Amino acid sequence: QLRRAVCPGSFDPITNGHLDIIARASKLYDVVHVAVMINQSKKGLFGIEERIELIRSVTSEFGNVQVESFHGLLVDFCKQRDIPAIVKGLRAVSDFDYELQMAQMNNGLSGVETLFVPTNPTYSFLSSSLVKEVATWGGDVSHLVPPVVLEALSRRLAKD
Ligand code: COD
Repeated sequence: QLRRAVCPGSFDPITNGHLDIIARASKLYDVVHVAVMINQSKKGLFGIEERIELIRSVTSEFGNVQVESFHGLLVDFCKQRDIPAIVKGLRAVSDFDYELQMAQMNNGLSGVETLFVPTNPTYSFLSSSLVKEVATWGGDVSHLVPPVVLEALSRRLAKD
């Protein structure tokens, strides 16, 4: 039986911090599912399909990453695909409280385990929202996102 894990998130857009966690998970598991959360109440900068395309293009080299969207509970996504583990990056203590709550809730709901991977210190301050903010005002984010994401950002921001 294949050993599966999921890396969930909004990925609006995927950053080098996300990519680092997905790459590390892909070495530990046979199949890594990247689950892009659909949040109807929060319109992102990128549409769901565009986020998925960007993630696919930067993870295709790993060979064992599957990218899909989901709505509803993460534990249901896991149940439907027989995924026993959620892999999350931990950036700082500020992430810890909320991540612990979600991990305990998800475990209580379905028995799924959450494993935390300490962020690469190069990316410990990095989030999609900071990338969007800096890029919006013309700051250089080329060291924070993969090249295809950088292109997508400049295309999108040029439109507005
Ligand atoms: N370094 C390392 N890891 C990082 C970095 C970084 N710089 N940035 C992000 N990450 C990792 C973190 O593990 C983070 O959790 C994950 O990537 C995703 O980050 P985002 O910002 O794209 O996504 P979030 O925080 O908006 O995603 C939240 C979830 C979608 C995981 C969560 O809301 C969820 O599971 N929702 C589904 C509904 C549900 O089941 N709710 C009940 C939960 S108890």
